[in-house]
Amino acid sequence: MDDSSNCFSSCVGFGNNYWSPRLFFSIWSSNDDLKADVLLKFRFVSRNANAIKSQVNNILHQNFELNESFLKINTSLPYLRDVSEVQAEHILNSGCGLGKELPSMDRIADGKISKKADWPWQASLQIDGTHFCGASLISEKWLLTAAHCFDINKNPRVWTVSFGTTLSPALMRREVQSIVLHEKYAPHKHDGDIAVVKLSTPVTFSSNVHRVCLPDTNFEVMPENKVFVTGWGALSPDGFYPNSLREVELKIISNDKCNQVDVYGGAVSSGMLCAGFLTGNHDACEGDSGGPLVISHNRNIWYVVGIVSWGIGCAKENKPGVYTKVTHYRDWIKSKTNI
Ligand code: 4AZ
Repeated sequence: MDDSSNCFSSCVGFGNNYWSPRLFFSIWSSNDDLKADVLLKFRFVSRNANAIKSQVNNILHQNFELNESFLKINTSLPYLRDVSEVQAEHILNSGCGLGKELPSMDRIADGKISKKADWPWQASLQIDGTHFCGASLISEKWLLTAAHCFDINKNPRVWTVSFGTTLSPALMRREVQSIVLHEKYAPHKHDGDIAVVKLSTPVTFSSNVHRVCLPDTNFEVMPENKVFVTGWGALSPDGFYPNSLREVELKIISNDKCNQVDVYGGAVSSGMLCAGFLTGNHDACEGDSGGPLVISHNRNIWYVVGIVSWGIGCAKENKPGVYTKVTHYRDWIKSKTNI
């Protein structure tokens, strides 16, 4: 949400038959104040608008008053307005990180097929309609991916992007206007393996195509945190690329562990992070490169914390996947995209 929207707003959607609040929170600072944009989505059993409004009002005021010791909130500010299902969906789809609802679960070597709207930021980078790399949608016009995806060709005109869970048919296609590689990246090396790609025309956000959240520089990812990697990469080294997007659940491995002599012996730098299992079996593989490693934060809002970068083989013991650490390059992303 941008700074021109109300500092505090809420939204009620009608017509569904169960109760499931979702909270969207973004905080920004203006002058000396820290302000929060909050969007709440409720679903109710009742269709009586007045009963719903009074119930929501009660919940909002009770919860915010309870929390006042932590955040000083002016409880007169939340207001309710009726919006159509279409308007509500539009508001929700413009937010970031709304994807798979946990809990539920599985190398993309040994993963499982993803459901339609679970990973709506996932994109496929293609040359002549052939999938080469994954990428993540971070705004209507920008994708985040790995720099090494362009070792083969850096000319934006040869690349196209597809969205949707199947490569064929694609849900949406776009051409590429420009490709910006990290200045530190050198082909066939692993440092600075990050790039941003600008689309020629913006995507139209929908429940199946929208952006992932970018973590702040200080967003902490801890060893053992549960993360997901998604992509159309091979199910085994030199294997074929599946047509349907796949996902696999992994765990973050500390850089210390990942740099042990029997693992990567010091090759994992502070701009990288490892995810997977030292026992093998679950991993990203060829063709997943550039794709997102995401973590669910604050009630199923997904943040892209890694970019599939490198590894020795796929799903091998003591050789987990290595990812570009997004927080390390957060300022670089901002400097190139203003996001
Ligand atoms: C690749 O060649 C590749 N197992 C991607 C990820 C991994 C290995 C290779 C991690 O694109």
